[in-house]
Amino acid sequence: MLIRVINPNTSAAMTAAIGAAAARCAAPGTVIDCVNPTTGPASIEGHHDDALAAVGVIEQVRAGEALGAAGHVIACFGDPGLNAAREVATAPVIGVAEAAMHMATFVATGFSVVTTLERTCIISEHLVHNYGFTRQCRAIRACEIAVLELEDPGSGAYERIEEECRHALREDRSGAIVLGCAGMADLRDRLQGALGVPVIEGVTAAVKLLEGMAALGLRTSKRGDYAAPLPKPYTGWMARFAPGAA
Ligand code: 2AL
Repeated sequence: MLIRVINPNTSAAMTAAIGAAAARCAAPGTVIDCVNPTTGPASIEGHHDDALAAVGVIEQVRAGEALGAAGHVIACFGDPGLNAAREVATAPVIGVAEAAMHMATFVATGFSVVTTLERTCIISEHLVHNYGFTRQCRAIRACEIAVLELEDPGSGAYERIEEECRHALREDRSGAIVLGCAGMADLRDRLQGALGVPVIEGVTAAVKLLEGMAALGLRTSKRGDYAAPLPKPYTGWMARFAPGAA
């Protein structure tokens, strides 16, 4: 089965790291195709980045559907464009934040999110509310690491993230850590080994969920609000996104 992992930012180095982490956890027979949009923000660290990145996500979900993908992962912790992506897809689409939060609740009654910059915390907080995890999410903590710093081996990112996770375990009464950025995908195994608690990272969680859903024959419902978007003209540079356009 083909799983398309979409990094919604345009950092090719991050796309490669996310793709490698996804491929390492994939079952034999799963092919990971990790891509990023052709245009958009280099990293997603606020509402503006998030809104514009959603357009690139739709572009890539459409391309993946044309390739016959069995599932799509939106590999940014803001889950940009998730509901819109489900309207244009028949294969399942999973956002990494929702995947990680759901999985965390299977192994702990409470989790802490450890993320990048403080200004992104409100995006995670909105998702926690939307997904119904207000009782399970005990804290959302920032490390003040910019997303692209995660790609720099000299940035000390790993050490800062591990330190913040230790603060979370001491202070939040959390039994598990959710990593709040897809760029942290390759840190999960090391952190889980160091911390001795479940560390859930959304890219790998979403890949394993999609494999399970494929085995169960679960696809995006086309009944109700996830039905294909209504055909209508879109004007200007968005014309090529018009539902029903060739
Ligand atoms: C992210 C992420 O996962 N990718 C990105 O560009 N920004 N999330 C975050 N909290 O900063």
